[in-house]
Amino acid sequence: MLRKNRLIWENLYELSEAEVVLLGVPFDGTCTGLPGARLAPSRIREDFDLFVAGHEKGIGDLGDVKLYDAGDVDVVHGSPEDTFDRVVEAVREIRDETKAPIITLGGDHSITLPIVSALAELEKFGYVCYDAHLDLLDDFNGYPNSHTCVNRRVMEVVKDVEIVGARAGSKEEWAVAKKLRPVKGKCYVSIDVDVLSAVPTGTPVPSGMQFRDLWTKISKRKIVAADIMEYNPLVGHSTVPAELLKRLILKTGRT
Ligand SMILES: [Mn+2]
Repeated sequence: MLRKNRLIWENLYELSEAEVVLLGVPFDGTCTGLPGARLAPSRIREDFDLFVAGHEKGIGDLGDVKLYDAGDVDVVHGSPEDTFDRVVEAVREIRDETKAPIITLGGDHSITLPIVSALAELEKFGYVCYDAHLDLLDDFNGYPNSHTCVNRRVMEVVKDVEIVGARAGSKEEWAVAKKLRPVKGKCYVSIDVDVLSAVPTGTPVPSGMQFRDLWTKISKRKIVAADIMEYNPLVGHSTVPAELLKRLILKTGRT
């Protein structure tokens, strides 16, 4: 089910030895804005290799973390549900071998649901989402698995949900958001890069957060797994998603 042809580097360790596992999901079939996030997993790996690896002085050393890149899930373009099944299968395959934190590169935000669902079968954690959008719609034109509904769906599998950085949402969504409370303790961290200012994405919203402020918030979390979603290389180029990946590897590899 996993493709092995898109890796940051050749894997130096077995999956069972990994301290951090990387997984790509190149799927953007539910994006309501500009498509192109399917290209992000390979672009983030390229940027990671070209621009950010080797520049980690002062925040740790990637050489000290046993990283295993599991490649990309072989997605089904045109079918989010079949893609979700394959993502669940990929996460289970990884969890059969290791309990190491999994960092997923999307893809549109709908992909967070199958990852969180598969992990929630095995352990208890809260869910913290950094996102310009609330993504709390119950359905989008009748469709429940759109990326605009992802946090609403996650609420059905994880009890404690927190959304940080949101500045776009409908009346219905803000009513749901009012009931959410800050997550304490272990959490899954989902980063929709549109929470930030000036990172190319398919559904941009003005007045984004600065990278430094976002990282200050994330660095305080106790992270069991994470994802980086909605970077759209067709809209433009930014090394910020690769920098986020590096920091997540260093942070989760140590905890
Ligand atoms: Mn968003």
